[in-house]
Amino acid sequence: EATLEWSAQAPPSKPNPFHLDLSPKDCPVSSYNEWDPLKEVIVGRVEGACVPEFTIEVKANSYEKNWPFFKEYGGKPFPKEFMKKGKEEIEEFCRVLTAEGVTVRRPEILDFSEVYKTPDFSSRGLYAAMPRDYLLVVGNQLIEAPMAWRSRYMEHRAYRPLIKEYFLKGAKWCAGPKPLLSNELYDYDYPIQNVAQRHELAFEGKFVTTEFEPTFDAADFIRCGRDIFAQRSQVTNYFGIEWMRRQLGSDYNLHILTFKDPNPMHIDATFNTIAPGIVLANPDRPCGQIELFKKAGWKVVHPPKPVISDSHPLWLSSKWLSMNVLMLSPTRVVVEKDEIPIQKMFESLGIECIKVNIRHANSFGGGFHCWTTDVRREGTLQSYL
Ligand code: ABU
Repeated sequence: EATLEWSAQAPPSKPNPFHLDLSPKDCPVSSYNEWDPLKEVIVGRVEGACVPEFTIEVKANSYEKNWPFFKEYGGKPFPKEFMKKGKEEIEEFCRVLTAEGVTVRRPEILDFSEVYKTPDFSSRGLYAAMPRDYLLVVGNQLIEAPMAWRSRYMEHRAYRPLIKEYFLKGAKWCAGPKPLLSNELYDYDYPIQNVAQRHELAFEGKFVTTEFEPTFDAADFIRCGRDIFAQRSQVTNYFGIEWMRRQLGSDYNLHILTFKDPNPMHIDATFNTIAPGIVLANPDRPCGQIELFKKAGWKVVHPPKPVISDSHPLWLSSKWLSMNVLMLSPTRVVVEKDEIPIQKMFESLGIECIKVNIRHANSFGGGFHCWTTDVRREGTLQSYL
């Protein structure tokens, strides 16, 4: 009774200023796959980048020859030459995208070398260079990743202004459960002395992260309309993949793929669906479920070996960034200027190459796919398999 009385006297409610009646087709965030014509993209930043401290999760995800680098530079900016040239390369990449008619958005500039502390750990940051790791767009929904590296715990701060803007214009917004990243998440006995040993461990399904709480990097997911592919990696655990499956709901089929990969972290230099019916599959990392694609009549294309020289530092990745490409449409791709063999492969598939040089930016750990997150592509939700 009391409630009724109160509501009778309550003033007429003000409209919620955040309420927006918008049809999903007018939403500024809309992307269902890796290849529909690209309209808007977030491109990462070199500015403020800091080499991660040499923690167990960094050790497990990097190659032995780079360990002295992390020991020397951990917690400090990346070497000056790479900061300067990497920034110039990414700015040129942005200009090329703009000239292609793509709207380019950038994260905030932050100083990632600042220390932060939670009840469970303290760390310095990494960067906002790889939006693909942090943000997954599925349809009209922006999903922030609960990343497993302590150095990435505060990365959301660089993206929040953009995310809020997209939300205010009608996007759906959610974030994976904020992880604790306490010691229970990491296997401190993870026996990595060398890469050969890590190969065996990955083959046995043993990773540096446990199943203590859900974690994932968005770059461990590849979108192919109603089918989304994920891998259990050093940063994405089964708990995280299951969170994603439930979050996406019954409109999507989430498949877990397995690869023979000594260093699984981010699926997009291993496996990428680049057009309806074409999958790029890394020949050094065979996929255990490739029959699924063959049976569906897909062309499985094995890209040629990368040509980048052994002396060029790749502190946080393999050389296979050559296949970490950004599709502007099913017939246009942004590809590294020096990687002639893969350019020829694309051309033989009827795909035109837009050649851009980001070799110094590669050293931060990513190719064109990693350095971007597509916010809007033309097209609708479809089944391709
Ligand atoms: N961040 C993408 C690196 C993946 C790879 O090296 O295979």
